[in-house]
Amino acid sequence: MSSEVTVTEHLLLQQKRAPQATGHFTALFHDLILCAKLIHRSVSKAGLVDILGGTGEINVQGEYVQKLDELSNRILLYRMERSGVLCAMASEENPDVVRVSAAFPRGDYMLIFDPLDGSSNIDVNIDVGTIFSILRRKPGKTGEVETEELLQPGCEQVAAGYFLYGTSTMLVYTTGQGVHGFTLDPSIGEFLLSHPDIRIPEQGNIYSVNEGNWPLWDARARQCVETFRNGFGKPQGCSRYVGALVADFHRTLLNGGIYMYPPDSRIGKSRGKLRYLCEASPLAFIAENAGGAATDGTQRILDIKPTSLHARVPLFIGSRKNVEAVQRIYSGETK
Ligand code: AHM
Ligand code: MG
Repeated sequence: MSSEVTVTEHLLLQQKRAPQATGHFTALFHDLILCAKLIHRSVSKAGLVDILGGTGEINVQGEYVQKLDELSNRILLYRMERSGVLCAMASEENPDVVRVSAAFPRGDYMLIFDPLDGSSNIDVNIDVGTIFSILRRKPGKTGEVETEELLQPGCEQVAAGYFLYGTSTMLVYTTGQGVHGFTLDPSIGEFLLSHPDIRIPEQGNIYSVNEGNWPLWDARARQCVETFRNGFGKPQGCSRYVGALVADFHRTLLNGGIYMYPPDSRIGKSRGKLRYLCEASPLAFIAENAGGAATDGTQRILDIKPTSLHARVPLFIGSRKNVEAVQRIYSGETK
């Protein structure tokens, strides 16, 4: 008998520790994993079938929609609406809240996702991912879900995670009790526990940022990048940038260091490129649960209350000491 632990076993074990558990959360995860397997199947065929390139559409974010973005979004919306445990969803690709139709059983969970993060990498066969955040409807709320109900600060997340479609396909998730990583064994179609209780190194010299944006940054953003470029405790810094948040974050989680998307003059002074609900908040929940940290420069990401579904924030995320260095620069403590 193999002693490998499947993701379902792992979830059931975690749920056993919660005496009030109804099984709804495990059911939600089960369907989410099925969606990820379907997306993985499509992503791994990219180049063989006609799913590369754009749809010709521009999404709510003003970005070109890739065919695989749209396909991944459709898979998630279709399957998750039928999970029986959700009342609403929000996707990077949809302008408004997607409410679960009355034709299906509903529960009190709400799911937010970026169906295919880093999708501009697809055409060149580089890693992409799906990021998700699970919220719960507040007790006493009934009827149609209002947009405001999804605008929760990250610290209220029930769970968050991502699927990384890379050299192997991985699931990394947290329910606030450690961060755990699973690798898809394609021969049996199961995610097996490969990275139990991930801890991010407390300091690292790898920095991940789009340095082409240097002319658009203010003095503080430049100072952050310079600090890490100069080594941050090591003789020199090491730069790595895939340009897909899930991939860059995953490396940062395992090897330490920092990922940065500072505000820039193109996006607006205090805003970032990355979306709070489907990117910054879930990854910050993972980072903190692995011993790391995440800030927008002045505020802990998990304390921010988003003002809209597609609100964007600056993001500095990774090893605790690296993120603290950013906070010192933004507070003016480090000149
Ligand atoms: P996407 O969700 O539309 O793919 O956009 C988000 C992506 C992140 O994955 C990545 O970290 C960032 O945008 C890269 O931006 P840039 O090309 O400006 O460096
Ligand atoms: Mg994204």
